[in-house]
Amino acid sequence: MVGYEIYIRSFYDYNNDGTGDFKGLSNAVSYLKDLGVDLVWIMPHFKAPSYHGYDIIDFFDTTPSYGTIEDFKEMVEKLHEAGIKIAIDLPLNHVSSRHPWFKAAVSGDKEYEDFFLWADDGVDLNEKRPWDNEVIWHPYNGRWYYGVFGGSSPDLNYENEKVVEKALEIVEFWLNMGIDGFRFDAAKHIYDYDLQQKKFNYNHEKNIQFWKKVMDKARSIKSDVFAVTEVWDAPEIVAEYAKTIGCSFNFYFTEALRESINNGNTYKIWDCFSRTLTDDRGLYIPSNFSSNHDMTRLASSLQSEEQRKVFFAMLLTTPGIPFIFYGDELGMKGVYDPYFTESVIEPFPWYSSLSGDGQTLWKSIGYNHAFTGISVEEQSQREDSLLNTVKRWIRFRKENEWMTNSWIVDLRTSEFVVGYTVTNGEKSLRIYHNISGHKEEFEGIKLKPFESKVL
Ligand code: ACG
Repeated sequence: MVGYEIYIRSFYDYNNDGTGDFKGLSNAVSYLKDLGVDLVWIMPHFKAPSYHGYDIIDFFDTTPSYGTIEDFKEMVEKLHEAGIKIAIDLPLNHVSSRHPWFKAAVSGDKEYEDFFLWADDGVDLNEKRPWDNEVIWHPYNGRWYYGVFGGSSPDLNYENEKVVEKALEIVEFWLNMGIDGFRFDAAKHIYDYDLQQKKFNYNHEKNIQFWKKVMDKARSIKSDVFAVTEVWDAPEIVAEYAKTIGCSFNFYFTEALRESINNGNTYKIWDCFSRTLTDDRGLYIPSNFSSNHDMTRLASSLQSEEQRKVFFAMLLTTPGIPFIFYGDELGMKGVYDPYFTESVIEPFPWYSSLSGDGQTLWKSIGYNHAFTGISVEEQSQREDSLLNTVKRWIRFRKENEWMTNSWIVDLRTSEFVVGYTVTNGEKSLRIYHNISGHKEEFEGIKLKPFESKVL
């Protein structure tokens, strides 16, 4: 299985308002099929005030510019007809400060007050979240509420069983709509504030129990439901979530490959593969990925097309379910800015001129300008383009579907070459990648610059 992350607003515009929509995605299924992906993860599609959609106002409705629930269902059908599964992004940790639950809470409704977390005596109102020093407590009419992702998205209080019940209802609602699974947003944040110690602290054990409950519910509705969690943390922590939920994004893979390829030294790759792809032999499915909407795009991190090609070769010859962030297969660029995350979710460039049916235009273009070679039109025409190379590797992957449930043995590296065997206990392949711009020979195998070989 090969996954593909899509930001609907930027993908394909059906009704000519410049904004991507469900009907647009339905219309673009042939591109996905041709590319070879068979699972899409769509970023949040619920009613939400922001462009990114992670601050939800109504979990049971769609954002109007994307289309109606009927359009959503039709999109699911179109994807299914093409043999493509769909996972929705589910941010259960928080809601929008404009969600009716929060509005009821601040207007004094006791039942809804308990849906959120309020500061009492002893709470440090200046406490910052650990990774970037942003505040976590926010004032409202003389009281302070907890919101780890900012004031516009108050955290839900999962100590309250009624909130847990709501989460399960949401899961049930969307599975009944025909979807195949979920990407669980911010999975380590459900319980991330210690109410006794009154300080920020991840309770991984409690989080995992919560997700187990969610998975039990999901599996009772759809026994083969797909789920991948977003836990951006050290690999050993990620693995704990993955073992329970089945699959988790392997952030270290993205980071390690970029660093190694840029530095021209395989050490990080060796460390990453040893820690994330060999240890847990089949206990869970890792999801390695090209990049996502929270980080600098692959093409802005690896400057040459050759480097990107070797990255994709590794992505598609390692265990698990590889995910491609829309446009990475074309070399789309974008440098992440936490205050302007739009820079990495630009319109998907269908045409070299950036004009034509389906082209989204909802924002000004900062990185992926017309006639720069970054478009489906231009990339399709060149036999050795990144797009065509990615397609070839996806084809290889689909001929070796067993690699979804596999692991790595006999990992050996030189300064510039990574060699490993992917196996599922029955089948196996020996694979080599040269991450340097010069010829290399390793274990008797001759490799051209940036060449990958499967034996
Ligand atoms: C998800 C979504 C994101 C979304 C939200 C909120 C969550 O993908 O688009 O924001 O719904 C943290 C969270 C993640 C979160 C990202 C953006 N992503 O944990 O759930 O922030 C460290 C921390 C991580 C942190 C990361 C951010 O540990 O927790 O992610 O930094 O850079 C090694 C270390 C690892 C370390 C990294 C990076 O890998 O092992 O620990 O991660 O290096 O240093 C959206 C919007 C926001 C809005 C919100 C409501 O984008 O603007 O506020 O919605």
